[in-house]
Amino acid sequence: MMPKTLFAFATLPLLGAVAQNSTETFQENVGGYEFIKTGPKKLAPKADYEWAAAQTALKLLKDGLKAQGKDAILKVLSPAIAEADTFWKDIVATSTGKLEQKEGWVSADGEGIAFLPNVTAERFVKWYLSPLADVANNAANPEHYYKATTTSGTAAVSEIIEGWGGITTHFQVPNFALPPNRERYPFLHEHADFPLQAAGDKVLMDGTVFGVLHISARNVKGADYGQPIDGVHVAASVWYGDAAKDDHLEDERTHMTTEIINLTLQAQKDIEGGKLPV
Ligand SMILES: *[C@@H]1O[C@H](CO)[C@@H](O)[C@H](O)[C@H]1NC(C)=O
Ligand SMILES: *[C@@H]1O[C@H](CO)[C@@H](O)[C@H](O)[C@H]1NC(C)=O
Ligand SMILES: CC(=O)N[C@H]1CO[C@H](CO)[C@@H](O)[C@@H]1O
Repeated sequence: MMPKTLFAFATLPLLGAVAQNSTETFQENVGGYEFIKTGPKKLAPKADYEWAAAQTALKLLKDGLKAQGKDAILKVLSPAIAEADTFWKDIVATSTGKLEQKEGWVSADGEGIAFLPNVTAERFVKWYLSPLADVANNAANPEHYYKATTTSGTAAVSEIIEGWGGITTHFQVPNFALPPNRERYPFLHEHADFPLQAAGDKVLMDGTVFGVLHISARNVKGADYGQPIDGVHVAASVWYGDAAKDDHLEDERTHMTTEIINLTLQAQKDIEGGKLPV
């Protein structure tokens, strides 16, 4: 137990500072209860402060893990990855969807339109297939841990460790290619007005195909959205067998929209900074 005197010493100067500096208070509801706080010069919801601190902590931890290499990441995340393997195998086993068959699949769809001065659909694809995309990957989403891609032309092979909704999966996309193989994936959205489209299997490390990734991009006119500059429209879909729960698909929808914003933003920085020759 903390001695009473020490407790008094620890709190008194703090109370003094509050009285002297801050008269403004901020009220918020957290977890169904009301709280009134004071002190910070910039009063904001708790989640804003937490987000900034979490960004710092995540970057420190993930950069540290990345520097140690894939084996260290796997060591730390292996219990979660083992859980994810079981989770996906169960969905594959209880779903009616099969490759080369239209029925039995469900999709998580997430789209974003980005208005960035230097990013077009063509440039975004070029960036996405460049080593810069792997470098940016961990910062694209809090639940990203590892991505290593080798590309040849417009085809890419990736090994990825990432989660959505707390399911942390170690998988490969061995055949991400432009344009999508619609005989293998007859269930994909047409997206007829998107000239740039690629798709590929999502495969667990033991070879189990548990999903299909489909990404499309097109240029849009700023005027159509009341924007002074033209934009790039990115549509992402991930398809799973029909045993996948919509709650989990919802986590993937939020995951993808965050990723679209963070990745197009990074593409802008890399083009503006001359890292991606255009
Ligand atoms: C807040 O307190 C510190 C020292 O306690 C003082 O230097 C500073 O001027 C104060 N600021 C305001 C805005 O009153
Ligand atoms: C990026 O956009 C700005 C503003 O339109 C322009 O001045 C600059 O030349 C562009 N840079 C590249 C590499 O496209
Ligand atoms: C969570 C996270 O790392 N967010 C990042 C999104 O992308 C921008 C641009 O690269 C970063 O500044 C954020 O930190």
